[in-house]
Amino acid sequence: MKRVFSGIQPTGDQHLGNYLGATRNWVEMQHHTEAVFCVVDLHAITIPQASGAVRDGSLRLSQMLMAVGLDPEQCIIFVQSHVREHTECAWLMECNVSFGELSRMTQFKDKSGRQEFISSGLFTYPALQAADIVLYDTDQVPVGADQRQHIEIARDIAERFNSRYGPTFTVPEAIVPKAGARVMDLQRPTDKMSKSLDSPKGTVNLLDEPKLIAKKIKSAVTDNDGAVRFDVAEKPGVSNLLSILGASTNRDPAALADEYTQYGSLKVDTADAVVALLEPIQARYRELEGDPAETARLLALGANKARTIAAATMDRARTNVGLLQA
Ligand code: ATP
Ligand code: LTN
Repeated sequence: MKRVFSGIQPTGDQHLGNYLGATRNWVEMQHHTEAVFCVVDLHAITIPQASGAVRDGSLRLSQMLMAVGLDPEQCIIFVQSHVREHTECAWLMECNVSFGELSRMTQFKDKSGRQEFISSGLFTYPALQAADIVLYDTDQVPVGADQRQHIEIARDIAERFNSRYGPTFTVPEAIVPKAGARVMDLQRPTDKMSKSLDSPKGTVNLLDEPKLIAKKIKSAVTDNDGAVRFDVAEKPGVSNLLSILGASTNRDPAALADEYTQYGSLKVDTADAVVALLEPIQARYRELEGDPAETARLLALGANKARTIAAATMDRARTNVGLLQA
């Protein structure tokens, strides 16, 4: 079975784009792969965070991952800082990637432009991400298109390490969902729905009340042409509604377009479908939220399983680098 690894940062609340574009696929993958999912709290602190935000965010995100259907019996779910091997392996990665390579990362250029204090952790972020991946002998990394460059550099580091020190790490490949798996902002349908867009009316959070979800979808920006057609370039707003309805009901958005003559009924059905999709997730989240001790137990279990794999990889890596055994 293929080993799959992905990570997600505990910053901000999860929205419909995160679910339809990423975590829903993870839920599917856990059944036919050896899947490992990590709440990457150490990546979150590459940018200054408010006091307590990372702790709360890690707990909430872990509960949300379980609420959407990741099952600690079917996959490994854990928090990055609970497995010390991540930071240790990151050092080995840092020593096998150049300053020049890290300087070319577009995410660093974007994010550092928005910061007053640019931490060196923000610069070496891709080395920690490479460590996350190689520690688990990962074959496949499901990520959004924005992460392609980070998986590419992880491959380069793993290959360089293997050629310097002998076969040590599996070289991973990125699995990027097709276009169309991109949910757009309801108010600005040419931008992707994103927590950093700061568009509360355009973003459906997974924990929004049904009434609020309906309100946001019913006030989605469309166009004046009046025809229901799936045409992302010419009709981004309508196409986004069709994509969301399609993704929520497992139907093809272009085929759905033929069933509608009015934006109003398309919006009503889309709102109903999203509410129905999120209802069971919200109910499970409420249960988990009420029992943080149970979440902590499940995360400890996940960390133990992760540590077993990561420790074996680190033993191999230390030996191959030629460090004196402790
Ligand atoms: P940021 O605004 O900080 O980039 P985000 O809300 O875009 O955050 P991330 O935390 O970067 O989300 O992404 C988590 C996962 O969700 C990634 O795999 C990413 O590709 C996916 N994702 C994020 N936004 C969307 C979207 N609008 N449509 C589909 N997938 C998305
Ligand atoms: N950088 C990623 C999160 C992330 C990740 C990983 C994804 C950290 N480590 C390892 C895949 C594999 C992001 O910002 N979405």
